[in-house]
Amino acid sequence: MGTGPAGVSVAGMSQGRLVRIEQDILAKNDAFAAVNRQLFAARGVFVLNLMSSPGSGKTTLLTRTLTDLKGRFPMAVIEGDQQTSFDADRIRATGTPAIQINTGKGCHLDAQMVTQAVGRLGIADAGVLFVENVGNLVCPAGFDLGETRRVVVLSVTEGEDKPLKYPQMFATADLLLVNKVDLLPHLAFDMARMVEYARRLKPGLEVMEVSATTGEGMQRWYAWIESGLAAAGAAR
Ligand SMILES: Nc1nc2c(ncn2[C@@H]2O[C@H](COP(=O)(O)OP(=O)(O)OP(=O)(O)O)[C@@H](O)[C@H]2O)c(=O)[nH]1
Ligand SMILES: [Mg+2]
Repeated sequence: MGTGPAGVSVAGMSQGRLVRIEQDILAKNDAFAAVNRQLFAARGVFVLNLMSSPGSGKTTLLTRTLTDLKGRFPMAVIEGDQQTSFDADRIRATGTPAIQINTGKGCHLDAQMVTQAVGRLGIADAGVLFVENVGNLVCPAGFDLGETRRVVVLSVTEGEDKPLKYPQMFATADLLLVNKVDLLPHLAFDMARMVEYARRLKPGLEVMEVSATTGEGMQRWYAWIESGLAAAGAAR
């Protein structure tokens, strides 16, 4: 299983054919990602691709962030889920424009979906666009959306071994938000070990401990967003 050049095996398909299929899909994705990145850069939009396993708290983190930062700069959200518009509804309840993408059988957002969503949503110059990816620590890691920064959220209830089990997600992240730290007194979660694992994959990875429900640690996250937005504006 998965020991050939394609990293996966499918009955009846050669490794060469599998590699070509993957290269075609990723080349098409990268072309759309480049278009997105150019558009975001030209307009000074700071775009965050938020990724995590299901239920680690991405939407809760976003609703609190949108509420706390309201009025400081324009913000908008693209929500990715296999089904339902629950998350976009939760975002809109904060007064922030949001669009829901349902991926159906797909397990991740791709760059073309983001191109289309941005066309429908309309984004303001010099603002922040949050993209909440489908809850999954595997598939979203392989797809560049044209974002400015990749943020992985890991909650303390998931166990400290996750970086080593899902290495690509952590190796390609720019920031690791460790969420639900309010629950630490009830758990045997080894924070130092988890951070050491994550930095084995991405040396120097920035880590912030937060609780989206109590608000603990959120000011540092907000400062990180504001400095990213300022840098996007300066590079325009
Ligand atoms: N104790 C605690 N619970 C949290 C925190 N953040 C989120 N939760 C809870 O975790 C559950 C899942 O939160 P969501 O925000 O829906 O998680 P998500 O990552 O958006 O989930 P998907 O979009 O389905 O992948 C909810 O019951 C939240 O109330 C936190 O910081 N502390
Ligand atoms: Mg969500």
